[in-house]
Amino acid sequence: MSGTPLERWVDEVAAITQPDRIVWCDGSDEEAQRLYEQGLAEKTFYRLNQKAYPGCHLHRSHPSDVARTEHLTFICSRRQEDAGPTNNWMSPEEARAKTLPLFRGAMRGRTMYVLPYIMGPVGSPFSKVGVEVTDSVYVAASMRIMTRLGKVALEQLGSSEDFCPGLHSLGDLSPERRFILHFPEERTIWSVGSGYGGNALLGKKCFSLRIASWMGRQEGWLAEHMLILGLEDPSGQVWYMAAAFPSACGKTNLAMLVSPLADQGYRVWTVGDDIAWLRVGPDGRLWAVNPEAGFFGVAPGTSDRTNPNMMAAIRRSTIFTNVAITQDGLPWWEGINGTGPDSLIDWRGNRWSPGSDKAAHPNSRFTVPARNCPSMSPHWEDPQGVPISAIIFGGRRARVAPLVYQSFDWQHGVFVGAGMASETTAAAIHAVGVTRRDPMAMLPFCGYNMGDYFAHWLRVGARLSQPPAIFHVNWFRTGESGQFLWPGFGENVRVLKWIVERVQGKGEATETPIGFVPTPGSLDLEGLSLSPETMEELLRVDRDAWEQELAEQKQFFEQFGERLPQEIWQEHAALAARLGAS
Ligand code: GTP
Ligand code: SPV
Ligand code: MN
Repeated sequence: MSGTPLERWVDEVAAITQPDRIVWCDGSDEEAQRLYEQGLAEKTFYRLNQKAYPGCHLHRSHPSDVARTEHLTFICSRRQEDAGPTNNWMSPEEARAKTLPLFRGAMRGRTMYVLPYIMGPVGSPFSKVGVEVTDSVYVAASMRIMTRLGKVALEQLGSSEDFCPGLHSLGDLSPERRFILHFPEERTIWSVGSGYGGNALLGKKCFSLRIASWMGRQEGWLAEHMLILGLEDPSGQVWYMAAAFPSACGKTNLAMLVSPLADQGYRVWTVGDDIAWLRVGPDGRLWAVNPEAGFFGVAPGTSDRTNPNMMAAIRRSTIFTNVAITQDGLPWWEGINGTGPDSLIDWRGNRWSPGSDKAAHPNSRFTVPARNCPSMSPHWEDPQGVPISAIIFGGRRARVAPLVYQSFDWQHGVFVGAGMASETTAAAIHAVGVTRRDPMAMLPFCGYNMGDYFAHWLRVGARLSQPPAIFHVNWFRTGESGQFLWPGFGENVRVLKWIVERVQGKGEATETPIGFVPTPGSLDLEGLSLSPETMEELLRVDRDAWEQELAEQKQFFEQFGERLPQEIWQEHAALAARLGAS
């Protein structure tokens, strides 16, 4: 056999899938134009109003293919126990036998795009190369936005075999023949039957979280479902934080918030909105890079009021998926400025009438280059990353979790992350609004046994001489009539301010059984009209609810058996003792 390892692999998958044409993507702007032209011709793309949204396109996915499908996602490690009880597992042999027939001849009559890409800043020692082969022009155009794609990646790779191969085909888009497979020992991904988001853009959840978390465990680093932001304080110092919230629970919005405390000197700089790779630096601090180059952001709820930076970012070179459009070819979704005009076309391409279903799909999204976002940090592509002062866990909890609390130390913080739960959202195909345990927001994304994952977090902490402080937040606590008690969005900067004060040993807090909660006067609420009763409810630690929480955590942790670190049980027992639970 001749050629580089990459060329040999491409030959191999072409022999299986039998495309009519093979196109190696170089990442150039001319190539982007060709991809969009091709997509327009085959009705994969529609042009949006080019005056208002230059370079922007609409894509409508198959109506049965609108979100990640966790029940069709598998970790195919050699041993089942290495995937752990929270992942679907299939043996590598079975996985190949089941899906090879689906890939055979799947690209006949079609074009196969070869997409070499880098996850991480170009030239960063932490960057990794992946190569996705796909028969979807939408995936090719999206990966150009989400990663550093083409020539730069081939240059970084050279003739090395150090890349993560990802084979993707739309197949027949049937959920019956849809599989998202990860072979962690081979660092390989096979995905068939879906063209949507995390199922199909293989650099994202498949490589940068599931495969990368496995690699990180072997190599001593962390791959996390986290945003990265910098909070600039009035002295001009920037404090970096990484925050893990489950899918569609507010990472993008927090990462680029517009601060109502700007006149005091507090503002937010964006480093990343979905994934962080974290390493222990030579200085004993934790350093983070954002492996992505774009955002795949949730459309519904995005507006000039909630997220002005994103509204500015998506005005050019953006792909909109499953949103509605107005008569003038402008994108529209629930929660965008104002009510729906009468003449909308819904996400399926049908005329929409008020009172019928939602016009945009609840998991409709935009794919936008990060450099479009006005709040990008000047350090967002720094090869060494940014130093993290605080880690923030959070979820969507109508009750139980207060607005914010701080853990006592790293080990307790790991327990806080491991004990997380959140109400499910439209980001995956399942019942929405059901509370489920979602440790560190990684339940659907950890590529190995989560018992080992908690142990890995503890080990990384032991190597940090200056560990970040660990917090938990909840923007979603509701009142009697189901309304959100906290205004959220930009106002969340008030919580970030308290967090940075705590990091500096300044902010005031009350010690409670679950951790440190702000004293009534320590959160900056100037200019907000929140009643003292509302604030009390937002910060209340409800002992009965926490006793129930303890029981549910216990049940969740038990499934890991011997693989659950003793430290997690110690923290669980300590919390029970502090709550005075029976
Ligand atoms: P993924 O991309 O799925 O990982 O999601 P994400 O965590 O980046 O979530 P995102 O910021 O896109 O927010 C998801 C939804 O929550 C959107 O509809 C937002 O408008 C809404 N949301 C975000 N932040 C807040 C908040 O502070 N309060 C309230 N009430 N809603 C919020
Ligand atoms: C998520 O579901 O957490 C996302 C969207 O960020 S997807 O890329 O589809 O996974
Ligand atoms: Mn995500």
